Amino acid sequence: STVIVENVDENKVYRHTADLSMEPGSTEKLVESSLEAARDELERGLGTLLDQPVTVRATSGGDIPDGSVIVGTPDSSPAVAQFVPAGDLASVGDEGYVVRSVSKGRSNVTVIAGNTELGALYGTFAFLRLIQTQRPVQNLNISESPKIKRRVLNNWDTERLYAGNNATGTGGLNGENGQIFDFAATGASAGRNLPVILDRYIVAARAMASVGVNGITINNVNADNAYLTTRNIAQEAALADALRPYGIKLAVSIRYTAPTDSRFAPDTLTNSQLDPYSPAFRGWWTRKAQQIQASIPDFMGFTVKANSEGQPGPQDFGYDHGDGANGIAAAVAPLGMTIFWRTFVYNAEVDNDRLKRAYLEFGYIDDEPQPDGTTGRIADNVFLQTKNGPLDFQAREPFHPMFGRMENTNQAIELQITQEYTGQNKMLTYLAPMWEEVLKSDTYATDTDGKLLKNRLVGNIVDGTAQHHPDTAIVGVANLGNAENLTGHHFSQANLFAFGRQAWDWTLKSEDIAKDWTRMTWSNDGHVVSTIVKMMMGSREALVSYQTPLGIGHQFTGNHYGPNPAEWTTRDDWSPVYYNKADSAGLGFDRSPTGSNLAAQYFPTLERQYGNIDTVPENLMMWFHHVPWDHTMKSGRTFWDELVYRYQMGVQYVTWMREAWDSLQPHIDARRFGEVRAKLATHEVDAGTWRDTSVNYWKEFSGRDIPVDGGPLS
Ligand code: GCW
Repeated sequence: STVIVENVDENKVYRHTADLSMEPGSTEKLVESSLEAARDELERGLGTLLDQPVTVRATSGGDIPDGSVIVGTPDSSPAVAQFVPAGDLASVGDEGYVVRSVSKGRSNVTVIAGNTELGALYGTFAFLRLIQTQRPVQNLNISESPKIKRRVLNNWDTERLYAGNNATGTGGLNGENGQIFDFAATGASAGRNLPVILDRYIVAARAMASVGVNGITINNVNADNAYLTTRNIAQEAALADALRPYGIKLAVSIRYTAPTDSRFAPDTLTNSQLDPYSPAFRGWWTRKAQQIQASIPDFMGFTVKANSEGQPGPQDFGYDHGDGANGIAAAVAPLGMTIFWRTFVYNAEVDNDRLKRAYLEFGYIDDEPQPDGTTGRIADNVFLQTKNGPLDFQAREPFHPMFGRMENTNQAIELQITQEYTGQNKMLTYLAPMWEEVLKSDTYATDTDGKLLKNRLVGNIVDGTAQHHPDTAIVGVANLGNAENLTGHHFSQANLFAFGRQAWDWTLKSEDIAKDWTRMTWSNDGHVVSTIVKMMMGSREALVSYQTPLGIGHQFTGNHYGPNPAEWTTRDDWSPVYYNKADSAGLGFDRSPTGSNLAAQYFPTLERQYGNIDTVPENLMMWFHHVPWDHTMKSGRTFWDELVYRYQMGVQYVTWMREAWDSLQPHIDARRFGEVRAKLATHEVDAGTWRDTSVNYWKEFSGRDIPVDGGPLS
């Protein structure tokens, strides 16, 4: 086949670092532009998928061979302009694409077109996906554009890393602690640190672009000011240059008090100057942002964790989150930058129930009348970045009550791709069904007259269609590391893949995404696909069942992997006992009107549903109620019997997954088969530990026997 890419602009200024270079002996390459990337992907992708040599041509003049693929923009390519005129591309925007089958003379040709080179690159990946999944490509007429504008990863470089050498979850700059990117904070670089570009950065960039991820905050939200030093900015610029052709923009996490850090001397402030309204504070952030922008012109902005888990913030200086966010936002607005201000706050003085605290700290800011007659104080270039649920990335939570409640504020949803509470690098847990559940949850949000909104799913809130926000964002806490397969567990790649696909179009079905991934990763054989997809699709519900069934929250040991329901740690709201409230009457946290009444933070329909034990969904029962041991469940079983049954079912599912995987041995290459098999063996044992530890502990309170049909509890 022939790939035609015209006018790749070799002079395009995609780079801002003169000496950008790959490590010696690298197999990946630095590309200059998105169109060059598209050309290389087609050449490499078609070559391997079709097992045929590919001819690359730089002109569409003359005869076009049958089966050719033409990629570009109407500006770059006369052929693209002819077959996909600008008018046809009008609706797909800056990042969308059209893929179309056309005839020219006696040749059938595929044209991949975008308004921008990046759109053409996204179309290229979509086309390759069709071939890789063995879909028909004869009569294509596809138009696609993303539903959410900013599809961003947060790379916590020092925490919750489960995908690399020595990935202990702790570490720092300048260490092989499992990180994907190697920054040198101090001293001479070992030769492999940035600005040197490693193969894996390019592999990761290609993977991210293939699913439409277009931004990454490169460091942990528990931020190290080193990322704002001149030395690091030079390294960040090199990384930004390498990722730019793939449409991936950089952001950095910052500490609110960075201006006081002596590393920035002589340009430092004192604590008393950290008033977010002061010219000193704003001026400092403007200068810092200007310095970054000088070497990274498309730098996105800053992610901020403030007054959260010991991080400093505006409250330390007598201001609230709105003041703080707006202060930095005003400083960077003239530079076109954005602030992602996290809402993961849970100050115990605010309320007894940790889950209510974020809305109490942020909600009123959204309701405040402004001098210009509008409502809501948060600036337009700020996103409040809110985790999907009100606790902390548990395998099942109700959606966060702030979604829908903050109608005057840009809201980004934060999902966790790295499997902190969902099996880390040991358990096979496909998270897309959880994200689908969240994004498709009905908020029952109403307008100011109390009338139900027409588009009011969490996804509609996030994509701006519910409450008319033009700027939109979805964030995934990344699971990339320096492991050869980038994610540690082979199946964790599915979570990154699914995040990107759902970020692009949250209305997709997680099962269809699993099918694509399985075909692209393992096999197109029907039996293999259906077996693996079935394993994946039930894996999250199984995890919920053997870890935290029926809506019970956080029962983890300190490392967030194993169970410890009896534990009280240094503070209530980190302690399993605070969440389970086990006693002789029952189990679960009363957040109904007789308890903390978190239910009342939701819109009225859900407030009523969650607040009543007879109408709350059973999978969230203990999230909202202290459930009596003998409460009758839908199955007819008592709550106690149902609880034990759930734990048992969860473990049995893992046993089934292990057996199902074993049955696929003839179809899977030996190395990956063995690696997944070993993980599944651990997974099964550890799921059993969850069940046994939990059930035996609950039994001390329930005083009831383990039901016989609960299966073989060891
Ligand atoms: O879930 C907790 C994690 C922390 C994390 C924090 C947060 C980066 O255990 O590792 O800190 O959430 O989201 O800020």
